[in-house]
Amino acid sequence: MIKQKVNHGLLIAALLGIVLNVSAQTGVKQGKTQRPNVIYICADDLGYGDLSCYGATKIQTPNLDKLASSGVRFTDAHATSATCTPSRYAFMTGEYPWRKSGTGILPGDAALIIPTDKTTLPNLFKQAGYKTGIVGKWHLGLGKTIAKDWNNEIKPGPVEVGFEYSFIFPATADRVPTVFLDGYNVVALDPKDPIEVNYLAKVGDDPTGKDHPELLKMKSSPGQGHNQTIVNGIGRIGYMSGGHMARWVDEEVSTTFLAKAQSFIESNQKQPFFLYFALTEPHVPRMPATMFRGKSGLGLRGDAILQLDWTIGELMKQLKALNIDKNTMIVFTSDNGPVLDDGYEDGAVTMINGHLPAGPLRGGKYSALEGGTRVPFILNWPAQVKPNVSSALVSQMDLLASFSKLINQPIPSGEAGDSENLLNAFLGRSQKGRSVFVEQGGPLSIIKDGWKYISPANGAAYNKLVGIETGNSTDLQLYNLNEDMGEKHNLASKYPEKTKELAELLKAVQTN
Ligand code: NG6
Ligand code: CA
Repeated sequence: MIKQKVNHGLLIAALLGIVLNVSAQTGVKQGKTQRPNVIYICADDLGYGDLSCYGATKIQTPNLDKLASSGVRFTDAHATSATCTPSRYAFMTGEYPWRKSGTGILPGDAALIIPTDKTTLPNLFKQAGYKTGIVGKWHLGLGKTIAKDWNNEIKPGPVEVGFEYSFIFPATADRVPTVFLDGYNVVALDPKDPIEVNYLAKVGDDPTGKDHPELLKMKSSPGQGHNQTIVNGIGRIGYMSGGHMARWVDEEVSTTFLAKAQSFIESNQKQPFFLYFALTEPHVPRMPATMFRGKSGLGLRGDAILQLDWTIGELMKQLKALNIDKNTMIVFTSDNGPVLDDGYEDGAVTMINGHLPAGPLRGGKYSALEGGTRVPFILNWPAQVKPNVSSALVSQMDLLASFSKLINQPIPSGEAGDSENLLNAFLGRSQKGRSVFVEQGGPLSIIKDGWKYISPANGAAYNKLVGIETGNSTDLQLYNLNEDMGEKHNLASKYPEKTKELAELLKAVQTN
């Protein structure tokens, strides 16, 4: 008995010692930099000129303005590409998307294009002990093949890529299947009404926009498709049958994503977490909640931007209420530049009222010009980052190598090879970004020290359907972005040596 008591006493003393020692160590750690929570927010098709903190005057985005004025606002930050799938491929993998075929805009039934055995943005955080989650638009494919059973578990997908929690829609808001996936499964699926999806031929009896335009609450634009299966009064790209209970209501998509993002944050507030919040605004179809309708005066596109801004405000409020706002880093950006008419008659063109969605930039979504890839980019981390405006050339693809440094989680050599560690630039401590960057519109462009070369390309110089200059030209193009960010003066014939140097450099990067 006595012996046991003594042993207990020793044990308690030993345990106490361990506990005290551990808390002392944590105390020391807390004195130093504590690893932040990271929320990476990517809007869909939001342009360089769409926020009031980036110069918009016809629309006000107070929440994002506040994020910008208390963080670092970047004036030369880029998506790698002028459309969604390749841009997202790049920031997920740290690799230029044009190095790999099959990274163009994916249909809604595409197979997963992100490798599951390499470093990705989410599995970097996961390996470092973070809780990882994705909420929102995916558009990087699901499953091993196009043919898949939407009524069973669908994998591989975000979970295999590194997100422990996943609440997504598969592709874009204008593509079937118009359903949410919670983990591997379609939400609210009635097994008696199974889902079938087909991008080549009609399936089931649901009306299409082509045959029944009278059923549409928003018309599709002439010549731009979006006239296949009708869901919620909107013609979509692709055919879908079944899953009627599971089909989303567009007006609720954004608030659903917000609720899911907030519950992920709430559940993981006590540990470091990484959340990729992939907003769908202001991508088509623009069908914001009623409370935002008509509020912007710029049509539904403007209203969708107000909804986006409100969403960010709600998130910021939650972080403050949970008292984790100081040590949570928010990175806000967009996957590609803006477009007004991307397939529906939603007032974006007719009610534009002088708003410039690409601000001072030429071109927009799909374009090799700066409007295609130069996007808003804000980094906010109150505990560590001072308010600043940075003109460093940075790309979303660089987040991977930079976060690797931040959380001290190495990337195996040979992986994420195009991602540069620009942590000091991202944290606003240095104005030095990349020296060389390749942009993907239609043709590839290369930027070096403020000079931009666009490789020659056939194809129309102006995309009439969407009303955007493509940047295509059979002439060589060279611009001095430091003096001419609007790419108005082609200097290729004035500086043939520079043009040649950049053309050769582009070739070298391509064959790297
Ligand atoms: C285009 C669609 C456009 C949009 C885009 C993808 C047509 C005519 N246009 O092909 O509406 O869905 O793909 O946008 O089908 S992205 O932002 O996801 O890249
Ligand atoms: Ca997009």
